[in-house]
Amino acid sequence: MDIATLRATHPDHWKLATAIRALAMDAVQAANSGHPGAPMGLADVATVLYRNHLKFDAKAPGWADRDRFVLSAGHASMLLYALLHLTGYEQATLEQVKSFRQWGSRMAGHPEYGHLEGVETTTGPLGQGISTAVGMAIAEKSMAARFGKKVVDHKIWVIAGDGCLMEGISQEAIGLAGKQELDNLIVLWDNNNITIDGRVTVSDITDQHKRFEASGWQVLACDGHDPADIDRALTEAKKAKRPVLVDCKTIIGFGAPTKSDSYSVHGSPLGDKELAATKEIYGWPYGPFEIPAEIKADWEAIGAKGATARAEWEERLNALSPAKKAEFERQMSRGVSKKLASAIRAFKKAQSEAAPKVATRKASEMVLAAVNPVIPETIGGSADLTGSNLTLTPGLGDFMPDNRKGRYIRYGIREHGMAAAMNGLYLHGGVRPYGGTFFCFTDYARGAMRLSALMGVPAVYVMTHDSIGLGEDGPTHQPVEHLAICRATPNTWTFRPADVIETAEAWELALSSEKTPSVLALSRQNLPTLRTKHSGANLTAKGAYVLEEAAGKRQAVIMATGSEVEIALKAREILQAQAIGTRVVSMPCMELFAAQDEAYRRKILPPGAVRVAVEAAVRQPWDRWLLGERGTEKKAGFVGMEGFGASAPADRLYQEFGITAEAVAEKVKSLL
Ligand SMILES: Cc1ncc(C[n+]2csc(CCOP(=O)(O)OP(=O)(O)O)c2C)c(N)n1
Repeated sequence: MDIATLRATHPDHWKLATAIRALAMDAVQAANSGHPGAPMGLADVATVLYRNHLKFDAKAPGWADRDRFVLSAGHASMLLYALLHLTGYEQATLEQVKSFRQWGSRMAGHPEYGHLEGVETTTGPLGQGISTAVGMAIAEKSMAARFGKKVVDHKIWVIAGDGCLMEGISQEAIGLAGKQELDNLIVLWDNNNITIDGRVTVSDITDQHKRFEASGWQVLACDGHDPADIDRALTEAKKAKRPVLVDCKTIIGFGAPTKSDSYSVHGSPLGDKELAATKEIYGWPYGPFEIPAEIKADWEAIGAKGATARAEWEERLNALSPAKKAEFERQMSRGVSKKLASAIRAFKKAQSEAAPKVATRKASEMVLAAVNPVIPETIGGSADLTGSNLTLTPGLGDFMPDNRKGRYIRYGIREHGMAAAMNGLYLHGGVRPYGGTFFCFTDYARGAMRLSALMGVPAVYVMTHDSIGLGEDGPTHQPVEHLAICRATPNTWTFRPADVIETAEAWELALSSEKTPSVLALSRQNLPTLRTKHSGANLTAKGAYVLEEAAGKRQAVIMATGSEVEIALKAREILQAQAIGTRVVSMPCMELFAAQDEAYRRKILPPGAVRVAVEAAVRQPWDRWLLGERGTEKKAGFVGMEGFGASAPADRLYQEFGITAEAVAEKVKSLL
């Protein structure tokens, strides 16, 4: 539909949509940076969505039963910011719009979760939004099964562009959503045939309809500039029995006289001349950021229309039994159940007595078997490595179209999609997600793991097969740089527990975390229980602690994590036999150790002694503890990996790569 027809046939709609377009153009112009084209192209779709379909109340951004709206095309951030401002979200003031993309503004370059109410997830890295939305849709189904449709019954709406659909992660998400028949998920595709390099067809000729249909989706289409046609498609989408793709044919930069339908309007300001000419075409005689009061009032009425539905929902919530209502509210507000600490304490007590020799992946399974029955909001899963990651515990049941109460997700071989879905599960509320794969394939999941950290989503990544200790699968599967990568990521706890007790402590921290994701790097090979004397205190919470004190004068400190703590203890025996007093420090989480006060760090790593770290991985993250914090180069050494591993049984690899108690003892002696 062209502008003249649209204005003539839908004048009310036209004014509403033009307000979005004008704000987007003005804000990008003022910031001298941003993406006006997509908001201009999407304004009609978004107006129909917010006006006629989206269940929301601008005055209650956290309403548990609201529809979720995910702008997967995060570069179109001004579309979302304009909608939030116009509909009356308190934080989305006009001042914020005017300071779009500037220091301190809630309206960041790309929408950021936690900066501005109404932003459901951080988007910008293309493909993440649509994939996160799949997790939200799963969470909705799970919550509805547990608490009933009377209190949980909403949709997840996504706007995704060509870029989102081209990213590989989107196929993982689409495949998962199709298999799971997520009929609460509706993706509106901004089909404008433009990306940054030009037409989509310069790089892609995929038939998206066939692609989505092949993955089990229903596909609808509409003219993305015809409000009646958009409304028809969205109405139909809500009735679907499967996830829905609505192909919205749009024109990027709709109405811009020389720039519409071209890449030139994708990611730069229109410029004063083009902007004025566009407003002329729109019949919008208002100055920058000027929205006529009656148009703002119409938008605010749209923002308020969900209030009745919300009040009715509150009545239904209050009709639940007090215990059920309290549990619903605890889970939605992500409160940590008191049962977690007591379950972990009992587990630690029993295991320190039993002292099993088990791989930490097995220890993790044992912890989960104790925790999952008492923490009903955990939802586990694995990227097709259940038998290796040991993430499934009895009684969870598979989450499936015919079993929405199942708490175990078969993610398939989709590490990135799994990580993004975990973000969505948590962001939706009511769910604490954990998911497993091989530690080496952190790389495949990393885009979404980084967003967990950036958003403050405490997802738990169960990453097993954490070193050359996995053995015969060889260097393709043996992580060496991954601990460094995880430790380099801000706001991420990288745990590498040494035994069953540290594994339980790491799980306790991970499941109590409010804003930090955890990576549990777990061994394939069996490890002895090192902490056989029960202590109620969570020593892993300190990040590092003295596991074995030096006998006699302390001359050396050996630091180690995970499977190498056993090696460190053996090295200590060798050294003590030669009257070299040696302390062993277990350091299951560097980030938590770094967060302790100076006095504690100094107590654990006092200056003066020789320091040797041993870890079957690259040295990089250790230098702070070896050379810094009062260590010195002359008295510091590292025993670990310098390159990739190899295929062989684990014991042979440890010998060949020189990660042995003898080598550690020799290293210490060479530095004395
Ligand atoms: C993972 C990722 N890769 C690259 C980019 C940079 N980028 C931002 S928008 C864009 C093109 C997206 O095209 P489309 O989705 O069609 O958006 P439109 O041009 O319609 O606004 C690219 C490559 C990004 N944001 N994320």
